[in-house]
Amino acid sequence: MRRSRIQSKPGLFIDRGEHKQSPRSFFSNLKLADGRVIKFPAVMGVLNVTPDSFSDGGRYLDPDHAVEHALAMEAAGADIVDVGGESSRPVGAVEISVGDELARVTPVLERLGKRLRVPISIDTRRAEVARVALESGAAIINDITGLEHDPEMAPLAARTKCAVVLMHMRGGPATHIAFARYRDVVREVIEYLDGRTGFAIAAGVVRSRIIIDPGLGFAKTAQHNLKLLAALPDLCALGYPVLVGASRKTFVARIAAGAAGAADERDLEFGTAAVNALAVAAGASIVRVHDAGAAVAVVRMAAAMTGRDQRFRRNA
Ligand code: PMM
Repeated sequence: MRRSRIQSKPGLFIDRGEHKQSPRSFFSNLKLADGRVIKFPAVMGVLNVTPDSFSDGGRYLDPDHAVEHALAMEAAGADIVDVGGESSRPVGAVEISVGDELARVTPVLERLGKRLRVPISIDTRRAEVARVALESGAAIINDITGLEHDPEMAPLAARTKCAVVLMHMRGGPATHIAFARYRDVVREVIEYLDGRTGFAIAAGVVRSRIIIDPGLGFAKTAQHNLKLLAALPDLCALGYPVLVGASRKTFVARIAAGAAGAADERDLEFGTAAVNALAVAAGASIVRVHDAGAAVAVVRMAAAMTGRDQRFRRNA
């Protein structure tokens, strides 16, 4: 293979030959314990059952409304629905009890279990919430603490053979923004995820069902997020499907709005779409989004252009 060497800074060479991945080296799917298959690149639609989440807080507190939204995301082509009952907004997130979290998510999970065909993931750091969700039919634990917060989480994931998203963050859901300090954010996030995947496997979590996530916006400034997005091929090189959650986050709003200041709906949607398209091109397997319909079109197009959609391979 011919290798091109690009000089990014004086004296620093990036060997493109090592980083370039062929479409064949990307993960094509993930098989769940119940036999269902999530085809990649996939769209994870967000269903926040919280009064205070950053972009959609309060909209789906009513369980019937939440179920309607989940079904609409599935109809729009979402591959996974991610149900969360605890907000992690950068400023002002309120810590809630396990009981409160369960009271929010249980009625939604019970209703969804019977009606949703696509897999449900439960966005929680608490094993008791994850256990109830898995019993109601959820197939994925999305733990923003990388299985660190609750010692019962890894054994639960191992026992149930569910899929697990391991995300990087520092501090807690309400305090992470104070911890956005790194010498080398890319190296530190990769080392952390490498360690957490090792921990999960040692605890008995099924290796082929582990997904990793750099945790955009969690203890990260806009610059940190941009560096991590630029380093997606290096994250992919860890050997696990990578999830990217940029949807409507503050750094997207700030960058997309430019000098104008306040971001409007279009800035948020198009800014999110740009991240998702480039993330898929760089190897991400899942994008986590609020507007599933928009993301499905973006992901389909990006997958076709980069040869990740079998039907549109150039030499097919
Ligand atoms: N972001 C939020 C919540 N959960 N889970 C994963 N795996 N990755 C993320 O980036 C992520 C997450 C916060 O965003 P929201 O409040 O808009 O849902």
